Amino acid sequence: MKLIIAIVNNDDSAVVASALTKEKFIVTKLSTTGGFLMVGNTTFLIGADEKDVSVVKEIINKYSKTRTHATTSTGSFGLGILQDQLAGDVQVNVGGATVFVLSVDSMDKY
Ligand code: 2BA
Repeated sequence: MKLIIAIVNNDDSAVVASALTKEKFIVTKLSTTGGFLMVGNTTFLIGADEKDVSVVKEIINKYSKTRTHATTSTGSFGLGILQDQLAGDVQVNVGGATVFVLSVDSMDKY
């Protein structure tokens, strides 16, 4: 068994969740915040058989779009941003999705 952790843009989260559940994957959706932009995103936890990991990744990849995020607001930045970037506009490419796959020792439901 594998645990897939997928961080996706909030704007893609509904379609990603619905595509995964339509294929009978069990999904937990967390509201999360990126540490760099300090903007909300969505993290999915998906427990799946090893043979299904590629299918899950394909679905996430299909429905997650890359976006350019531009902001002039200094107030919303995380502390990690460089001081010289605070002086002006910052543009970063976000996504499509960041996906981690972890091995699971066991999974129980009580
Ligand atoms: P954020 O941390 O808000 O990052 C948003 C975007 O800003 C990133 O897009 C990347 O293009 C840029 N970025 C992040 N940290 C940076 C830094 N230290 N210096 C310069 N640019 C930086 P993505 O890579 O597509 O990441 C989107 C979101 O996925 C991230 O939001 C974060 O919530 C998560 N994420 C990405 N990689 C991760 C990792 N290795 N570990 C944990 N979470 C990760």
